[in-house]
Amino acid sequence: MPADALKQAVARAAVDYIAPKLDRHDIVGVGTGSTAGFFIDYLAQIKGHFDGTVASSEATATRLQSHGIPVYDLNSVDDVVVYVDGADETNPRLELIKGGGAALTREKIIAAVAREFICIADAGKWVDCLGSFPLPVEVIPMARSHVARELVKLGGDPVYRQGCETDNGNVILDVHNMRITDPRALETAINQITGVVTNGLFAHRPADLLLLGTEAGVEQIA
Ligand code: ABF
Repeated sequence: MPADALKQAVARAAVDYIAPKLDRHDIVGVGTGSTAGFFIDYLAQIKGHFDGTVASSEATATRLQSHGIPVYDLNSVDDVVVYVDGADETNPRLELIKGGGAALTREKIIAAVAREFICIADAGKWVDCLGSFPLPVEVIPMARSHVARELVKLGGDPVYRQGCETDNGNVILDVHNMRITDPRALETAINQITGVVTNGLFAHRPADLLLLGTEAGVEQIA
């Protein structure tokens, strides 16, 4: 089954999963990427069932608004009942690598606020050990070289993502050749590097539920 079909299946499953739980005052957090894009399109079918959304990127905000779905500033809401977003990799503990879409900082903020974080992914994202996908790290531009040197000391090969400026005006280093056997420890170590804004390891705050699109259907993994 093509990846897009699997992405559509998990996006549909996420809407079916959250719909019965929502009331008209609720705020839904919405992620970034192609799988999240399918989720937005299906979410529009139930837009009367909740109040509105907070978006993890300008691109997501635009897509939500194109469906007439309200998008709020996170500072103006008291609670985010659920956050639905994709990932680049997930391990069996639902620890994730995210940030391929350069939205990792706002994604991590909403994931921290949300009561429940649901990851939607096709089976190609499932790995036993994180790190085959280069780990994105959002960096303050003036600190790029310093952070790169520190990432080398941690055993990685950082590559500057040419032509990429995040919604926050920062740059991205993609760290290759990491076999991440202790995601929580590495997330902490990278966060300690001065100049790092966010790294793409979602291990201290993993997903609560994974909806995994497989040839046999959508698996719920918690
Ligand atoms: C986003 O989903 C990013 O964190 C991640 O890179 C992306 C995955 O993109 P896709 O759904 O297009 O595979 O949340």
